[in-house]
Amino acid sequence: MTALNAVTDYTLDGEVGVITLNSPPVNALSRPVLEGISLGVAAGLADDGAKAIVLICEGRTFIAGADIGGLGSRREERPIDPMGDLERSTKPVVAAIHGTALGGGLEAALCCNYRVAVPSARCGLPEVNLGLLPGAGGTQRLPRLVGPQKALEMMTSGAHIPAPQCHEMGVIDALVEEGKLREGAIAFARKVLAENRPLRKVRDINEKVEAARGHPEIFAAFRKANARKFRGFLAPEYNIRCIEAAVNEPFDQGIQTEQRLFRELLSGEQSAAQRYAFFAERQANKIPDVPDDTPLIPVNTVGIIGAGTMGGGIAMNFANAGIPVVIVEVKQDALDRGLSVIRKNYERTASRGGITAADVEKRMGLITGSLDMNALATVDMVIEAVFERMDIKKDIFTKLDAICKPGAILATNTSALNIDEIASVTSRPEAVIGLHFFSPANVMKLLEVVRADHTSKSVIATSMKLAKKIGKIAALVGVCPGFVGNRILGQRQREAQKLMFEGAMPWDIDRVLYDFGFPMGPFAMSDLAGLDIGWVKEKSNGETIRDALCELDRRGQKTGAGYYDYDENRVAHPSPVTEKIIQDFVAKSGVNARTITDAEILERCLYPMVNEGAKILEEGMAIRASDVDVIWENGYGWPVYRGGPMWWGDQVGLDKVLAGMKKMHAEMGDLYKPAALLEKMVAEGKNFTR
Ligand code: 3H9
Repeated sequence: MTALNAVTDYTLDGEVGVITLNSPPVNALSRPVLEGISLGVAAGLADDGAKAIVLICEGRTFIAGADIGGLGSRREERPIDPMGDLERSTKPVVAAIHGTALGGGLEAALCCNYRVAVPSARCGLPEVNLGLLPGAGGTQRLPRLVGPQKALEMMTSGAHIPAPQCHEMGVIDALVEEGKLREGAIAFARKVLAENRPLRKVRDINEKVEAARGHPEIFAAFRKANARKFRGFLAPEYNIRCIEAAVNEPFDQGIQTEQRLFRELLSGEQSAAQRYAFFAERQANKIPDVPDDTPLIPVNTVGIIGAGTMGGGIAMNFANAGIPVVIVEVKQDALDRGLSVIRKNYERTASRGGITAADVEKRMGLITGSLDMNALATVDMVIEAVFERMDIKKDIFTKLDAICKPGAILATNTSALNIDEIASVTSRPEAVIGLHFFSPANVMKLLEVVRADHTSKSVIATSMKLAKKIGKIAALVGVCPGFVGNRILGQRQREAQKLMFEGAMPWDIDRVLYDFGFPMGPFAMSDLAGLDIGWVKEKSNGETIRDALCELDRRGQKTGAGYYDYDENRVAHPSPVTEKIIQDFVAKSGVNARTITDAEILERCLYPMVNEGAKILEEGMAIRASDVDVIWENGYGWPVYRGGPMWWGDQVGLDKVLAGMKKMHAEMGDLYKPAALLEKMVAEGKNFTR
């Protein structure tokens, strides 16, 4: 074996030269890895004993893409062309894939003549999720292998496609036995030699792209079908344009188009925000005082208290991950209803092709119901998801303390109550933690893990790990009203309401926030959720706009009217009725309604959020500014291409945000007091996120 550089070995195995890359954690295409590929190909070509070459990786995965942290940084280095070296090789090159071949990793593999993979491997071009497009020829090579339609789907979703499916699509030439990748790849290379197969290059395969030439409707239909999903994002459109180039331009010209568009995205604000978000999510898993080697508590069974919407959704997460769950309810009919909702959810997913009918049964088989809390005696973790009332929660935790085995984690899904107070009724507050799921809990990615005063490090470490296992993105927060997400939301909600009393209409406010990139504005959201949540007819006295609307039976989308009027297709229209109600309220309050600009609406809604984020950091309720951003992107629809409130504040300029807060403070009082941390950052010329 010859070491070619710090991350690359070359060895001859029979008549096959094997290049092995080893650059943990994911063999990303750093400069040494890129150089290693070039050196490896050169070694294989120079080795008279080698008739073919295999490119393989050590560790958990094949190349998982370019080194994201290094993207966009300018270096004055000697240009190298490892992709070209692979493609120009005069001896057949076989990529041997395990783990994931992603982005630049798959692009390197597409420059090889053949690709083999173990069945557990996955391939994808996920650059779109970083606000980018594949910039190493992938946009021109993938459509040549799989055709434009599949390339559109793969590149605009960024999906990691299982190897068997890649095999069917033609991305992978052969599957080899799990655990025997090296032997399998070498055997494949020998077969290529024995059969004297030509040096097939993906760039020369033109049938599928030629077949699509002169059919712009393929792209028009794709754009139309996905317009909603892609709204606001630049990268999906740029990926589509590259595939159009693959269809309409010769290969080398297509590569130039790709390069031009790649550079444009790379230097843009969206990709910077999306790359920041990638690392922010990973950073959120790191808790400074909870080291990596903190002992974990094995969680093999979970109990959920409450079979309502929240409890059911939470249970599904665990069943999906193969962890048995017991759901405890007080009444049989509530339990039956809860279980049947879960089944219906699974069946709906199956009917859309997301899972198989067998999966439905398997998952349902992992969920059992009980009316007896003693069923929780043996579980490793309990998550309480009942009505938000302190007395009820305290009663449940007192019982859990008596029933659950020593070492079990006792979690509450509360979104509002003080977890220290809940923990205080137990003899083991170190076992108590908040797991704040977001509704619908089986869909929403975010999990706020709430650390109470006495929560043990093992319980925290286990909860963070478990979150990843069940497909959640977790951030650790402290106990304070609303925790991090809802506390910041409170600021935006308050401003939306106040703006209405100053002359802005709900649809103006919603439009500004929608155009900013939120999936919907606060008033459309209220209409969707139902204006009557928490509203009691008998007690309603027309004191608020919400009261007035509900009293007219305008209780939201479900009644065909709320803040908005809804037509038969549930399309929202500004409502003259609502407008009149608001105008009457404003007139009664003696305020002179004024014209409020879109820019003011945005600043009024968002600056206080940044300010609250600063207060949260000041109080230590979030570990770092990027955790606040992770929460807002994954739980509240903050557009990822705008990085989250703290990143956004930095982009706007913290001095500008501070000036805005000072103005609001002077005009409207202490609710708007600038956070001391914000003042400090500005004084020191610092940013939250960089
Ligand atoms: C690209 O390829 C552009 C090209 O088209 C053009 C070139 C000219 N770079 O996620 P994990 C780190 S763009 C740097 O926790 P998992 C990650 O930060 C790239 N670092 O593990 C973490 O570090 P730490 C296209 C990377 O098992 C550690 O590895 N590729 C990269 O849950 C473990 O990561 C992608 O977008 C990277 N490319 O998931 C793939 N990848 O331990 C991005 C990972 O210090 N990566 N790290 O926190 C992934 O999707 C997942 O990391 C992967 C593993 C599925 C690979």
